[in-house]
Amino acid sequence: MASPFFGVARSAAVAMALVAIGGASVSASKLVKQRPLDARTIPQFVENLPDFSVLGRVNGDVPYRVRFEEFAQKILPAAFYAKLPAPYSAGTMVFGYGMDQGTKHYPALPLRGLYPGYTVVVTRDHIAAADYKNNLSPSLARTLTIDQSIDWANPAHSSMMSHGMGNATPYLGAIPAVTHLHGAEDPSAFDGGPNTWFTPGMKARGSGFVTNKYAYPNTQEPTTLWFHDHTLGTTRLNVYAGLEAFYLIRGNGDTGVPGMGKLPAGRQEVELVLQDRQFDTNGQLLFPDGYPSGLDGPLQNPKLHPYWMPEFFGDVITVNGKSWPKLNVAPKRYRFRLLNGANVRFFNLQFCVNGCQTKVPFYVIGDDGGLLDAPVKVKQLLFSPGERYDVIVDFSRFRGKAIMMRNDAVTPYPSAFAKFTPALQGRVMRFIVAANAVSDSSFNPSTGARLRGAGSTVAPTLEKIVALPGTKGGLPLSSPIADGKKVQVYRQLTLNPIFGSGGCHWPGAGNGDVINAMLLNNTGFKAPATEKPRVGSTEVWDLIDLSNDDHPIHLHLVQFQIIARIPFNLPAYGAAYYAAFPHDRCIPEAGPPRPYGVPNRAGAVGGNPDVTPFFLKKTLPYCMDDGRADGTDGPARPEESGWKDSVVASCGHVTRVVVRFVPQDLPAVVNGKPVNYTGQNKFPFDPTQGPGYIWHCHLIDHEDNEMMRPLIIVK
Ligand SMILES: [Cu+2]
Repeated sequence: MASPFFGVARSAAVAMALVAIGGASVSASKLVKQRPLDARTIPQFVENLPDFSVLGRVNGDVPYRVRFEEFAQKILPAAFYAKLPAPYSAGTMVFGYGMDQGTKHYPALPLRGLYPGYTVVVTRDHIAAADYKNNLSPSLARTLTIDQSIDWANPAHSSMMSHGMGNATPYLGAIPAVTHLHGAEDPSAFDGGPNTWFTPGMKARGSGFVTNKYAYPNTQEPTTLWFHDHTLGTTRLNVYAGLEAFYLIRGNGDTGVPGMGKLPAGRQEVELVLQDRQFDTNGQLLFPDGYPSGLDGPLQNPKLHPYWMPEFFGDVITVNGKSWPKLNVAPKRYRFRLLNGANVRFFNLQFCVNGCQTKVPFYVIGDDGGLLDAPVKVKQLLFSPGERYDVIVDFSRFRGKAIMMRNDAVTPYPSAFAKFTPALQGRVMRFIVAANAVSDSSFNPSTGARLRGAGSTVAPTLEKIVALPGTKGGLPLSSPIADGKKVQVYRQLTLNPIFGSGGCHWPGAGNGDVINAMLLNNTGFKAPATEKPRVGSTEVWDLIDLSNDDHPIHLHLVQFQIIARIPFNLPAYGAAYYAAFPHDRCIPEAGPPRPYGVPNRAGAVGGNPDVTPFFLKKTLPYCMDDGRADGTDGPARPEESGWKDSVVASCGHVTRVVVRFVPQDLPAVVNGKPVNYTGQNKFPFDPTQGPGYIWHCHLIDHEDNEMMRPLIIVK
């Protein structure tokens, strides 16, 4: 029997034919001529980091309003804009958030907004009431061209096709937007999913729209969240334009108040969002959209797509919306809330002294969903779009010195083919350490002191999920799950590159075989939901990467745990995968080869042949030839062993995570037995109601072209 989604109409993104692209123009936009700015001409480390420990933060315990605004902001050094004529002299046109609370405005009037927006700080178990308003104007869409040939919000109901080809007409109507609070345990009506967008004045709204007034419960553990745009098919542009901000949950002993043995706070607690951007010679954002241009050279697939670009890479690194900034620091311990807010770029961070002859060790104290049990000492930190890491850097030994935050992650990751210039993308920001000695009584991670559990003042020990509840003996999660016993739910799901030739796994059919969409389980976003976990249940997901990229996979609503990344034989599994389709050939976007709900030999649903016989002891060298020295092979790295809402599904691997559809810190084990909550709703809201959730790749360009699926919680 064919897959239930066999024969689902393919999107224009997959089915479309060539749209003629004009000759040798250097324009990056269909409407505005842009010449790429040579990033080597931008002075580095000359302006200060926009620092929210100084600028201030919004108290989310009191109702607040968020406006989506368009305005000019100086991302590059001010001296650059001073040489430009009006209107460019005012800065780079961006989108950003302006916030209001009572009579206060963030930023203060007459500034309309800031990119990134002001950080919102809330207290655990206090409801945060956020009222979102869309004031965006379509003018930025003239340079950040909206692609109407991919499935998108489409408020004007334009056709995806035009004259039998993808509709390549740039869209200049009202801009749809919606805000997702990334990592939040929240009702789906307030989750800001891709179909809940709205245009200015609410003239048009997505099919899932419920309200623009959200109430976040904040019942989860204190941690670093962020909110950002999530509009269907234009997330990559709205986030690139600047719609993002931090959201910190405080509570337990993590108060944000400085004190003896407390986590660094006050001026010693700083948010850092890392991004890459590209500019034109007028200092305006450049996003290649179909004409040969810029850092990436010609688009990789102009014959198959008018201008959706599979992966954007910029040559300018920004932190908190400022290119290569500097930060003056005291010789003390600093807590940095790190966020990778890039579209696609991975960062592998190091703190370097003397041209990196000395690498400063630092400590990871938390990841996406909260604190780790104990600090993890590292010399480098790999992190992907959407992920957060909470780190402590001790500057006390470096009085009077300059420390560089450096990056050496290739792009795409790990299959480097985009240009990487160490003096550009290899540099992030500079810290200048004051020379005077000062005392510091903050929490010292080098003493081995714990962050959670006995002896700590912060939180109880992390609930580590190591066995599947409801199985005989509580099956361990680290070995192949199947042993003939009934597991709760085990899914094996594929990550598919869709090639122009019709191929569904890497490698393609040759150099000219381009990728024109990315899919989860070979299924488009609009196909009926297949991931429908029962509330309260525990599931194991094996993410089978059939591409040559790493993909950060993000689930809404829940925090999960990473078990391991298991090497597998992709070419051999690919052959078995194809053989399982009718006519021995993958049918792009037609779903998995077999019926989704029928368990395979391993007992896994998902409609795919069992991948466990293809597990290997060692990584094949086809996507990274050093055996994954970056740590994305084998068990979860110590620094990613806490609560996660995004996981790097790594090339050449099956990435295994365990997900519970319960509030994150419910006990996993009671009296030595894993607890089974299946069918019990432990959330303070009903996650089975409303427009539902999603799971997707957080390479934003992938997410915008179908690498996203519904996640529907059922009773
Ligand atoms: Cu992806």
